[in-house]
Amino acid sequence: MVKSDEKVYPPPDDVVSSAHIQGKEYSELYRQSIENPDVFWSLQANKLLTWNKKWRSDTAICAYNFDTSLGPINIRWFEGSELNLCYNAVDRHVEAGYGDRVAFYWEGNDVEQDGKMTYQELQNLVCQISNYLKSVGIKKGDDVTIYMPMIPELPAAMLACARIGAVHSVVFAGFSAESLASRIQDSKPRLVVTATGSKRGPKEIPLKPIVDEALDICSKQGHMVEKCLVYDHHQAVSKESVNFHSGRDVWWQDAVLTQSTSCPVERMDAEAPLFKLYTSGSTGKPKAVLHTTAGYAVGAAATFKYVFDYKPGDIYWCTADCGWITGHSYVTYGPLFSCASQVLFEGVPTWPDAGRCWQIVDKLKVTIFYTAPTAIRALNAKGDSYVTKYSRSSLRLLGSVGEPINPEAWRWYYEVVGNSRCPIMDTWWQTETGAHMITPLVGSTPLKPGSATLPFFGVEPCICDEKGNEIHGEGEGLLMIKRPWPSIMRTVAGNHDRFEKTYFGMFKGMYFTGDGCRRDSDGYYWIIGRVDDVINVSGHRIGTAEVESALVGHPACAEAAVVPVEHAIKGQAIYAFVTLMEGYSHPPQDPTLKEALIGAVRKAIGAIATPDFIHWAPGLPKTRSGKIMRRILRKIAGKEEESLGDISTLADPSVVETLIALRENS
Ligand code: 6R9
Repeated sequence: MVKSDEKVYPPPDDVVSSAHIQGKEYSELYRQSIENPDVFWSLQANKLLTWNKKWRSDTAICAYNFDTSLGPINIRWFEGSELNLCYNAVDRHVEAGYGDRVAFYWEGNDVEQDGKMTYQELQNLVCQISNYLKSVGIKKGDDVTIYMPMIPELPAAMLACARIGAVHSVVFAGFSAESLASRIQDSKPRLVVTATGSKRGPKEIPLKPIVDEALDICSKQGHMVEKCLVYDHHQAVSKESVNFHSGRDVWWQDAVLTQSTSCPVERMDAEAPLFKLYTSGSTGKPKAVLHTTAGYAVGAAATFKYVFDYKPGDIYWCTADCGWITGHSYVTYGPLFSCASQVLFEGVPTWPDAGRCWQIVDKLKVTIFYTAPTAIRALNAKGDSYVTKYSRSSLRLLGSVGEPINPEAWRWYYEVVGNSRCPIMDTWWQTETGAHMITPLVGSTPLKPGSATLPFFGVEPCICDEKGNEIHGEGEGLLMIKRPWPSIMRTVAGNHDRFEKTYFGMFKGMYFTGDGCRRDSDGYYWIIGRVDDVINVSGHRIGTAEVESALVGHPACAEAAVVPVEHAIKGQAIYAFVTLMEGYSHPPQDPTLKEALIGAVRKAIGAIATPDFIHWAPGLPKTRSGKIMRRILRKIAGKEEESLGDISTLADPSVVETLIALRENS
């Protein structure tokens, strides 16, 4: 981590003069957003979106309670208003004469596969999907699960839900059948939308068989999904190669493309649920983060416009999948609210080689490029020639999200990818926050590599010590937020108690982010990483409890404890300590057991949760009350046993030496 007195990168003059927010404007607007949120957010909401009905002007723009001792946590923004997010993302642009503008430039996995969809075409498709959904009885408030590859039909399906008021729950198409099943089981949709499959790199990824398996699991557990709408994505996986369950399955091409291309929009209340997105926490099963309509829209629209400094003519590309929050706010909603033209990429950045992103940048003249540190490090490792082979002269702004970006990766991104011309917006935020929270603004924030810099409008961060005392000025501690911002999640669907405990149970009256953070003498924020039992693998959150429960699900595993270790490309990797059942030795005789345990995790969660290390552990370091001391396991995994600290509180301190000795055999 660099210190604050190291090199800073002020915004270039030409960038400042054309930016939406210039120089000192940021601090003035920020102050207004905190001191007078009603004025600030009314203006933004009026400017950024089209409303069927405006919010009440006789009450505060945000009504909330952040303090469990005063009653249930609740947050309401723009009360009394009505709007439809699909209308805002699509129809109003067509009405304004932009029907011919490209909404999506689709780039398939293989170089020769591509396509385009204009706003007019998107409107037609969204209406057809909406009409199909209505024809099978889906209505306002109903859940729809979407498990699809990165093709325009994925955001279109999300928008169709928003159009008719259905609540979408997109599950990343890399999750296993069991994970998908548990999400379906939790939200109980009557309909699931999927595709035959996808292709990523050299691999064909059949999706329909995974959905079949998930739906089987669900029906055994008592939830019958009535309809499964399947897009025949023949460029990746053919229709002929997948099973078809007549009565339940329906081909998209038959059922959707035959519908009428007009469909009225539902007027939605400000606080009507918009979507659920499952994310990992420190305990138990992934939780359904619930976002609602008006506040989320204002947050996504404002951050997209100001953080990326979007202007008509920009070609924007966010590499995130719609299965993650980044793909919700910065593929489906934010850019379309601005009538932007964007790239949707189904493949991987290293296929057919590590120059793919820059080939696409040159081909489509991409001006704004937003990706994750793990991708930057992976491409950096392949060498500069894959980048310098392409001109990249269209690029003007770069973005980073998902985990702290190490200054080395930042500099490579800045100097090599951006030719030292393009400022990097390092955006800190979360599934729960809905939109960017701590981020530079291109025309006003001097950059420091590795720092997400300063809070966005309306965001009031605070750093607390472990007792909940606020640290003013410079310091390090837990990152909390003191007041609601428009796009904050409203609840954990079906479990408000978990919402309150997880986010408001740490210190009274504040939202707990789960991250550790340092503030420097310039007031810049430096995110350190999760302080809870969440591992950030390639920018994706994996709960240690989920991996442990998958391991323990294997008959040979008696107990498991999972910790993060540093990884050069992924940021963090999963390191699992495994105690086998009675009768097994550590390490076990059976050489296939390690693979079998790893397989159990992939089956329960998906390939993204694959442990990189299995460490055989005849015993785990526990306190006398039986609590596993993960702090010690982290040190052993990271080969930092010289700084183990006090181990005298362990029930059996000798396990530490046994584990160190066994490390080499694992
Ligand atoms: C958007 C997203 C959230 C967690 C968050 C933090 C980490 C995200 C970051 C960052 C440092 C950044 N994180 N962006 N850490 N700098 N720019 O990633 O949402 O998947 O919910 O993850 O990711 O630890 O708490 P989500």
